[in-house]
Amino acid sequence: MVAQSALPEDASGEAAEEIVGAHPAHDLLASDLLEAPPAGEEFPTADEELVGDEELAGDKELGATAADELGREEETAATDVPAGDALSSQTRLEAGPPRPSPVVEATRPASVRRTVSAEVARQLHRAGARYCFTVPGEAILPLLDDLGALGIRVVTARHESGAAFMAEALAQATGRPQLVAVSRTVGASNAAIGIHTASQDSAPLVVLVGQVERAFLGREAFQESDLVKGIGSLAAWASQVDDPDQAVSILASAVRRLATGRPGPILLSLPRDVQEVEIEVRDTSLPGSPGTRGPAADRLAVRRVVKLLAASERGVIVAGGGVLRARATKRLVALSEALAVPVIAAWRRPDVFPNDHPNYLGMAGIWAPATVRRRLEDADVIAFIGTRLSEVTTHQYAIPGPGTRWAHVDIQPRPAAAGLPAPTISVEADASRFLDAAWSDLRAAALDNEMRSRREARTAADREAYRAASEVGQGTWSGPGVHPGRVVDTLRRVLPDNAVITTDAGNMGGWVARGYRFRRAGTFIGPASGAMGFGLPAAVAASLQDPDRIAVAICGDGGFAMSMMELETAVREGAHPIVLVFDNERYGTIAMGQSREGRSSATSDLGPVDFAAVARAQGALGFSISDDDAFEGALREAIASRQTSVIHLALDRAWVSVDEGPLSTAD
Ligand SMILES: Cc1ncc(C[n+]2csc(CCOP(=O)(O)OP(=O)(O)O)c2C)c(N)n1
Ligand SMILES: [Mg+2]
Repeated sequence: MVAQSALPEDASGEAAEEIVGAHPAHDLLASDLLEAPPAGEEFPTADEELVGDEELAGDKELGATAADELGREEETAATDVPAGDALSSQTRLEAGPPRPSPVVEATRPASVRRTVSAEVARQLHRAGARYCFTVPGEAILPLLDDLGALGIRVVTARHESGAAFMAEALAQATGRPQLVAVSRTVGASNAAIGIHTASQDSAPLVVLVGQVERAFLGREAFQESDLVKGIGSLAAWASQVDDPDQAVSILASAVRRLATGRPGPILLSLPRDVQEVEIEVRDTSLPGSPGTRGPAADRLAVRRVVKLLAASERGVIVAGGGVLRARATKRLVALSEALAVPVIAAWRRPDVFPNDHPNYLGMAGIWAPATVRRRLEDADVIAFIGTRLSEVTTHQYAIPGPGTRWAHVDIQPRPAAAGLPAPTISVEADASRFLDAAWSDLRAAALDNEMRSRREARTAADREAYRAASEVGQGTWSGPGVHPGRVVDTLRRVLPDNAVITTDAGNMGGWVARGYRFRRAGTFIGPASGAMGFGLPAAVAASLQDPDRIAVAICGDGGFAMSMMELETAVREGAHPIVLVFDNERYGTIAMGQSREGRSSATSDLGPVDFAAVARAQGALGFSISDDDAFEGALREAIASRQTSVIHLALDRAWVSVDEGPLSTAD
């Protein structure tokens, strides 16, 4: 593996610096990118670069770009500084300051007249948007036409929350801006849950709201509210185009926000009459369109992180959505293997690392087996890569513990805030660029073989403990209803590695979170906001994006009923998600909390619904399953049908959670 010799006895990162960091930073920068890897040691190629403007502007088959991305890591060379860039900057230096030239003048894009809504559509298309989900309203009609005219697929949903969740799921999965278009305050209010979810998921959701016409603004007009100060405050950026002449500069700042910093939702409010005003625009894309990787990592800081991990006894990497977004899973695997440091996934990002890899120790947060939290608490060093250290991932901010030295590698590393400490080392970087730089450092590094093998032995024991604690299908159960763990075991056995799982909120997700094995990046879509109603719309979106992949939504009866009318959307649009509804006729998670606090759980009770009939009423297939043996047949039939399907699973209330059920003590 990696270069071998002794690291210092002292396990502290600072002491290690002298030996590991023997090369000055500029040596590494200059030489490592050009050198071949050491014999037998290949850096994983990979990790698709984001598609640039030119490709996006082309007349691509709808959805093809996005479909290529979800879960696919293509074999492309990875370099920090593209040769072309280096050359052009050099050329600029030699040529002196830029001078106006006739050639430049001749190729300068001509200015054209275009309506505001046409320009909004064009710039968002250039920024990568390929889908717009909507519930149409009179205030957004011009924009809907212009989006459709550009080839953006406009999908009409049954409710704005479903529309927003569909767009959010695709934005999360592709890393590209995806759109939801709604009308006035009523539409924006219904979409608000998607804005909040996109914020917690760091997803580039674009919310386009048709606002009342300018002349009526401020008069408490029909369905009017201050969309920027109100619902827009949930977004990372919000603006309203009050003056058509400002449209281009507002759009430029919107596109810049989408392309830089921590991704998040933006809201653009467009008064109805402004959409139709013609303005003069240059026929070009706005600066800052997505298409490049995020910020490069500071090489010295990277080296310090590598050293910290290399010198650790019980180091661990916690990896999150930033790694998925950067398509950097293969690089993370390589780093983890080279350093012999195991990986724990951030909450709701279980597909960030192959779950069957010997270095994978589970997902943090709600439903994590006890082994995960213990391992995080025991860590002397944690490197958080591409994750925002959410309340859930950090087990209510208990991780990292006071005795843990930790690094935060993220596009927006955590400062000391709200009583929380700042990291020992902070690296503001795109995850893939950090991993590239870390790999370069590793090749020059000297690793202590003894420490490495101690880490390997510990990881093997930790992996075994995690594996044992994360099996969910044990025990015999003859009903009533299904054994939820066995349902998950069946999914594990039947679904191909590239199947996409989406999840709703609720305890039924616990069996999947603990027991399913994600083997490929891009195979899970879940809301870090814990929003109910997400599962089905997300699976509709995943199936629309790539109809050849199986998309399975994991829902409870409560969460599914919040968006079950989107089954009709799926049927109409030719998507074919499979929805598993675990029906315990209650808001089970809340009932559990109420019982634990000694309260009555009556307010969490729900009545029976025939969800299979609900499916059939909307043109989908419906299966009613009340025992374990029937599930696999229904699943296989649903897969083979390529139709939208609901598998309604009766679940006895004795199955309280993945930690508390009728067999908990027997097992
Ligand atoms: C939109 C929304 N409202 C309320 C909640 C609070 N909440 C979390 S889980 C849950 C119950 C979910 O019930 P169900 O979908 O049937 O799943 P179960 O817990 O029964 O498995 C509720 C109400 C939430 N997370 N999201
Ligand atoms: Mg329920």
